[in-house]
This record gives sequence, structure tokens and C-alpha cells, in this order.
Amino acid sequence: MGYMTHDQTLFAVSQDAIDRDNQRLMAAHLEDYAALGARLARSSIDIEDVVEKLLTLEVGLPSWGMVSGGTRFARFPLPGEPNNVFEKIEDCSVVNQLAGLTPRVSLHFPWDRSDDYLALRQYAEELGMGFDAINSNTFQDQADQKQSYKFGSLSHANPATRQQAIEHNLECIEIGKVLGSEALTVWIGDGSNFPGQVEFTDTLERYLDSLRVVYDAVPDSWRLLIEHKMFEPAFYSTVVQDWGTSILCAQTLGPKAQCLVDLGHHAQGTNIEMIVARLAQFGKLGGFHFNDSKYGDDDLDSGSINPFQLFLVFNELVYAERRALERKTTFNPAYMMDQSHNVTDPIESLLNSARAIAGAYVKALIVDRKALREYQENNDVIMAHNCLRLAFETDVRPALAMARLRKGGAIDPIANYRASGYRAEKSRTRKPRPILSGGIV
Ligand SMILES: [Mn+2]
Repeated sequence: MGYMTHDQTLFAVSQDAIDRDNQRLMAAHLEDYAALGARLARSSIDIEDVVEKLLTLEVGLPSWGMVSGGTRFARFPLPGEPNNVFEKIEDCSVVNQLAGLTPRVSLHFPWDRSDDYLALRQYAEELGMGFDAINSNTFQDQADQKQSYKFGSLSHANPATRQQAIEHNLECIEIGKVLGSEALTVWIGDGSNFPGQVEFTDTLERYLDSLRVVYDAVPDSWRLLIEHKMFEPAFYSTVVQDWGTSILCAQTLGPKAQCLVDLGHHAQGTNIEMIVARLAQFGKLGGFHFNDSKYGDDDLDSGSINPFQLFLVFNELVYAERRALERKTTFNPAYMMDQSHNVTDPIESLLNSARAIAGAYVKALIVDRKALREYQENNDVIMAHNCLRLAFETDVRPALAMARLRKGGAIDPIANYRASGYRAEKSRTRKPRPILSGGIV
């Protein structure tokens, strides 16, 4: 796997151009890298260890995020955006070529439906890409669908609607097997808009009965990721509304079931890093949907609003990683992005997001955990806090650039992407996508 060994004519962004630009920036980059290395060495951290660890970080890209997103008001299409799953994967491979951190795509069905999944897998492999968790969709009706999801799917009062939703998830598992995916993410929009509309207990019981059938069909080597969300589209109650319900469901179903944390699916002010710690402690942290938000489930670019929160989440992840290592247990959540790019070129947003996620990880890696533990044990509040602050305030960009370089990527990904003229070329060769009235793409 990897574009370095590949026929470079496959790529619209020329590897030669990236290499040339890297050479132009190399002297300054090496100077910055050496300065960061010296700075970390004073805290007994070897920058090479940090870069080595960063090279193991992989984050899945959302296929639905490759097209211009929309709000419930409007969607403004971007010329040259992808029209089908093949073109989405092509765009994902550009992100991976430049940033080197995102070798997998998470697909969403039926949005990404194709006639030939084996051909899709081969095409992705040619571009150095694989597949992350498959997402089922039972929150909207499709043209050819018998039962409506207006009043729910897996928890619907009508057994025929529940059965239809179950069968869709089973189909997603079968597609995932062909693609080489290893997880199914289930998020449902089921809930209620009015007090009295549904019985909380009965809907959750029906949801669990339905999900049990899906769980049993999930291969043993896979994960069933349960994604919770507090509200929307239902505005009074939601069946899987928080991490408490999520972990109860995951524990009820069994070891293959784990919880997925979408950073935008919580009440404002929620201490998300603490949820991460709790789920990790009890072996139920299965995956992430990275994004950022200001007001609700905004699906903004990772790290664009609250980079400190992203760092604190990774601080818990690194802690959980080390704890698992000491205890010889497994800790391996599936990291993915779930973003909606409404006013930017999705490729540029995802390049920025990959940098933000990698940056948060590196900052968490350089926390002096031995010193932190001592400060905590001595109740030295200011110094314990400063220990985190010092890591967060460190400019780790040279370490990120070095990791990108070692994967054949770019020191300056966005400049290289713009210089390539990729989007302009695609706007000439791809069909224009219809303007939808708004909302989901
Ligand atoms: Mn999500």
C-alpha cells in the first residue's frame, strides 16, 4: 500500500512537484525541526520517538465530507466536486498523498452505493486507500423504500419498519466484508418531538432487540460502533442520546459493541475528555468522529474552534494508550472525521483538520507524565495545570511536517494542493452536481 510505489500518472497532484517544493522549504524546515528537537530534549523527550509514534496515527476520512455540505437553508456546490464514490475516493487519496495520515475512507450507505464493490476496493487500493467503518443510514427515506423512517427505524413501533432497518444494516455489513472494512457505525435519528409521543423505555427496548440481530451478524473480528447524539433530528427526546445510554447498550450487547464519540454530539459545556476517559477505562471506547463546534452539531473543521479541547481529548487517549500498554490490554479506537464543509474546498478543510488532529496527538505525546503525576500527588494545582499548558503551547508543526515528509507528503500541503490546479482540472472533467435545496448531501 502507498502511493510512493505507484504509477504516479494516477495522481492529479504530481509527486515531482511536491518533492520539488519540499526541497525548496527543506533548509528552513530542518532548522525548525532541530530547534523543536533541542527544546524537547531539555524535557528528556526524543523528537524522533514522537515522530515515530505520529507515523502510526491513522484517521479515516468521511466520504460524505468530500462534497460541499449544506445547511437546512441552502447548499452551495463547489465546481469540480465528486459525483460518486469513486470520485470521492480520488479526492480522499489527494488528502492522503499530501498529509499522509488518512489512508482510509469511511463510507455511508446508500449514499455511496455502487454496482461493483470489488472493483471499488481495487480502485481504492490502486490509490493507496482502504476502508474504515461503514455507516448505515436509517434517518432518511430513499425513493425505493417500503416503510418510512418518519417515526423511527430500529426502534419504530411497527415491526416491518424495524425489520427494514435491520436488513439495511445487514446489507451494510455484507458490503463492508467485500471492501475489507472492519466496523459498522450505527447512528439512528430515532426519538420524539413531543412529550408523550413515545415511551422512553419501550423505544430503547425495541432498539436493543433490533440491534441484537445486527450485532449477531457482525463478524467476530469487527466492531459494532454505537454513536450517540443528544438531539436532532428529534428535538424532545432521542433514543441513544448520551454516552450513558451508549455504554449500557454496548455492555448489554457484548464485546463486539463499543461506543463512538462524535465531538459535536454533546450538550454545550460537556466535559468530553472525561467521557473519553470513562469509556476507555471500561474498554468501551471504540471510535471517534472528529470535528469541532461552536453551538451544536456544527461539524466544523477539527481544531478550528476549540483546539484546547481536542488536545485534552488526545491527552486522555495517550494516557489510555499507556495504561493499556502497562496492563497488557488492548486500546485501539477507530479514529475518523465527520465534518461538513459548507464554504471551503473539502480537500483544504481536511488537510487542515488532519494537521489539527496530528498536532493534538503530538502535544499529548510530549506531556511530561512523570512530572504531572508528581504534581498531582502533591496537590500542586498550578504546576499540574502548567504541565499540560506547556505541552499545549508548544509549536509542534516541525514534527508534523517531518512525519508528512517521511510519508512522501508535503511540508506545505495546502500550497501544494493549490499549485496543482487539481480542483480546476476536476471542474473541467467532472459533471456539475445538482443544487439540492439544502441539508444533508
Ligand atoms: Mn458522527
